[in-house]
Amino acid sequence: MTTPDLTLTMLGTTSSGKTTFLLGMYDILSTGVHGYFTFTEDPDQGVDLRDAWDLLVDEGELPPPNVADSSKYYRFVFNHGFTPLVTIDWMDYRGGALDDRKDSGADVSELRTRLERSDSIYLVLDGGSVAVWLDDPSKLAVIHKRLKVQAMSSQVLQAVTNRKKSGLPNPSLAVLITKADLLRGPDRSVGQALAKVVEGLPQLLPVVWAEGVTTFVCPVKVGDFGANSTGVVDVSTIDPVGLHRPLIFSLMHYLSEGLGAHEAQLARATAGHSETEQQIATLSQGFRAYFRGRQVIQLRGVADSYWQAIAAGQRDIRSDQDLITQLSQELAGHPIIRDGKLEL
Ligand SMILES: Nc1nc2c(ncn2[C@@H]2O[C@H](COP(=O)(O)OP(=O)(O)OP(=O)(O)O)[C@@H](O)[C@H]2O)c(=O)[nH]1
Ligand SMILES: [Mg+2]
Repeated sequence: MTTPDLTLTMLGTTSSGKTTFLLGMYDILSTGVHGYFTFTEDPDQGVDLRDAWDLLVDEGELPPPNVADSSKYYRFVFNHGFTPLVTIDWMDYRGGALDDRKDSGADVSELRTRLERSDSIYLVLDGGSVAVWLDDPSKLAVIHKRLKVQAMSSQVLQAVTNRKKSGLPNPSLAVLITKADLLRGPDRSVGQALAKVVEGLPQLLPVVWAEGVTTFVCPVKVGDFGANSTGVVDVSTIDPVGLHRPLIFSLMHYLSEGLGAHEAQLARATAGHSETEQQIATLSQGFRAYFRGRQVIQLRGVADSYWQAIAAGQRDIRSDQDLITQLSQELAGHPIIRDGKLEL
């Protein structure tokens, strides 16, 4: 089985926590979680990511904000044990590129074209802003502006439309509520806050309720840094939560979408096999059968290759199904919205 290549893109405002999430996610997945591992194709990139994470864990130093036109690109390999499942193409850029004009920097067009080839798009909602809306739902319009919901939605709609024109399937979406420590309120736990967010998502981020998309909702946290952490945090507050899940979801969605195509391929091979067997049976009947030996041998070869394709297809489908079941265990209890309906 060849390893699929996934392109993932995060959409989120400046300071919404994209880079910190990436560092924490890489730390967890490069150590390994429940048998899943990630490493960078270029080992030097792994060293850079680890150095930046070590700086946070040892000195409390947060990563600096990304600046225009110095986006960083990473290629990750995502394994289950020693089996590579997928390679991942990732871009870490400044959140400002989300709604800037094209002439403000090359990263703006880069982001737009990249979205069209993204298999999965992460919509990043800063937990601090989400908490303000939970405290006072009448502030919805202000929070939409702060989270740049309009810009995110337009980018998603544009990407989906252009992918459709190229015959590509819809990307999966994940709503990442970063800084989940800030969701907690005087009379609500993080879990209760999340339930409220999911209930209010049709108002907060209507695009995820659109027909034809599947969205995973996931709170993530790197640490309990409070609301106004600046460059340096107390290292004892580092407490990563949920950072591996969005990637697991993207892969699971990609594999589930691929199952349909595998099944169609299998059905074609099965039909081809039975048609060839029928031709062989017809050729092998009656007196003239003795003169058709060479044709029958040729057709036997065709039937055998169909047979091999069937066996390989069945194996691929079985292993994908097993993997999807395993991956789904990692996401248990997290809300998924499919075609505008909430599934838990
Ligand atoms: N409370 C809390 N704050 C966080 C957490 N993760 C990140 N932050 C804060 O958010 C700030 C911005 O995080 P970044 O990861 O740099 O944000 P970004 O989205 O990459 O920003 P740009 O590069 O400017 O687009 C950090 O400096 C921290 O102060 C978290 O888990 N909890
Ligand atoms: Mg950043």
